[in-house]
Amino acid sequence: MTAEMDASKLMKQQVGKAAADRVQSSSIVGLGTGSTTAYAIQFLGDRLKSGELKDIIGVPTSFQAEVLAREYGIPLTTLDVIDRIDIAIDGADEVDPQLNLIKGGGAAHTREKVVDTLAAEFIVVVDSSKLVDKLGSTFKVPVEVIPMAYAPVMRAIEKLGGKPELRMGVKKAGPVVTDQGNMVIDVKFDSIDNPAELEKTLNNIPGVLENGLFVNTTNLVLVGEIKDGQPSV
Ligand code: ABF
Repeated sequence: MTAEMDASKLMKQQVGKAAADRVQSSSIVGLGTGSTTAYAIQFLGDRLKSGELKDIIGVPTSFQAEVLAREYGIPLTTLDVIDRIDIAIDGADEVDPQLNLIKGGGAAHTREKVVDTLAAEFIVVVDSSKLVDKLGSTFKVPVEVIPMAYAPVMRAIEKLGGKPELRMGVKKAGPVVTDQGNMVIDVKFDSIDNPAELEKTLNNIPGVLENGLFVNTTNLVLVGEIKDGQPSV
């Protein structure tokens, strides 16, 4: 493992732990997806095991989050059983100065947006590489689409000025399939001047289930960075 990879892992661990430490006993916790949130889930499990944290229940945002939560002994529930989420911890692919996000690199943004927006407090955990001046600078906007509609949706996105690309799986074996059995189109926009408007426009295209623009949803962003050679949050 290179020094750079080491630093990134340390940043993710630090910020994941910082988020997990904010969870109080008896909370209902939205459990996000991705490698940074995976550390938060691990540290929540550690706190439960030590007895420092009691009686939390998790709501996973993906099959990946569900498997991790079970591995670390976090009891789980579903949205039809509970009537609130106290805190959600999740990752992001981009964060702008207004704390708007692009999410969905893990193809989980549909369930993430449901859980994260229901939470009384939505905490985003990122390393400093995710911070951008403008959304779309480094990451394409993921759009979940029902398979029968992917072609007209791509054409509609082109008319909006986007450059759509169907997300293919490993070795291009075929399209990535989401937890809902849908496909993902990644869209490059030259400039996203109004994320709120674009989020609504994309979701109004017939056949689109959800896109990865999270606008005015975030309460707190915890950023892992390296200071004087040491990870800090
Ligand atoms: C998930 O975590 C996705 O929405 C987002 O794309 C991803 C970020 O993953 P990582 O923390 O591994 O960079 O929430």
